[in-house]
Amino acid sequence: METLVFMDLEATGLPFSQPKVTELCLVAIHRHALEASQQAPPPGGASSVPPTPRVADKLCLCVAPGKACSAAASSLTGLNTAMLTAHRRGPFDSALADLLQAFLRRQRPPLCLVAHNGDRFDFPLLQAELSAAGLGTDALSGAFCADSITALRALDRSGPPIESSQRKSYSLGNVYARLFGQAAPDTHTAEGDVLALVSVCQARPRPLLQWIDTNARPFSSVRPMYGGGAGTDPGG
Ligand code: DCM
Ligand code: MG
Ligand code: MG
Repeated sequence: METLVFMDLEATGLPFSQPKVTELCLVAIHRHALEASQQAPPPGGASSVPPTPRVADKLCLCVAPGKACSAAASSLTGLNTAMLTAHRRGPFDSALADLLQAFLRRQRPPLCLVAHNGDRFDFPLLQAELSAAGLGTDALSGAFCADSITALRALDRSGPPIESSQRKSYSLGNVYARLFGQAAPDTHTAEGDVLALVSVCQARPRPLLQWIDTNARPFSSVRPMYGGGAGTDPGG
C-alpha cells in the first residue's frame, strides 16, 4: 500500500438498526509519513502522543441521515437528525459519492481504507450508503480495506506474551489509553476518532504497515450492511 486512508463514520445507531451516516472523516497519509513516526517506546511506560503527520489530506463532512438517531448515538456523537437538518446538511447522495471518489483519486494508489472495527461497521455501512446512492460495490475502484482492530490483535499475538492479550479490550479508547496513558480527545466525533486511530497506528507503524500490506482486502469484496437487493451474492 502507498496511501493509508484512515476513516471513521458516525451514524444513527448500531448495525441492527440499519443505520445511516451522520458524519464521516477520511484522513489520507502516505506510508512514508507513518514510517517516519517510528519511535522507541520507553520501557514499561506510556509513550507520548506522536504529532499527526504534517502532510495529510482530510475530508470531514456532516450528513443529514434521513432517519432518527438513537438516543445512545445522539448522546455519544453530539449529533441528532433535527440539528443536521436545521443546519441544512445534505444527504449521502451521489454528489457525496463523487466527492469521496475524487478525494480518493488524488491519493497515490494502491490505497487502503483503515477503520477501527471497520469490518463490522464502517466498511459495510459505507457500502450500504454507496449502494443507496446508486453506486456498485466497486465504487471506490481498486481501493483496499483493513480493520485496525484485527491488525492490532494480530500484532499483539505475534509479539512477546506480556499480558493476557485475549482479554484486552481493543476499543479505540482503550487502546489509546494503554499506549499513551491518557484519554483520547474528541471521542465519537468522526475526526477525533480518526486522529486517535492515526496516533495509535503511529506507535508501531512498520509492523502495522506490513500487516496491512499482507492482509488488506479489496473494498469491493465488502458486502453492504443492509439493502442491496438484486441477488448478486450466491450466499456466504
Ligand atoms: N454507536 C451506537 N452505540 C454505541 C456505540 C456506537 O449507536 N454504543 C453508533 C453511533 C456512532 C457509530 O456507532 O456514531 C460509530 O461509533 P464510533 O464513534 O465508536 O466510531
Ligand atoms: Mg468508529
Ligand atoms: Mg467514531
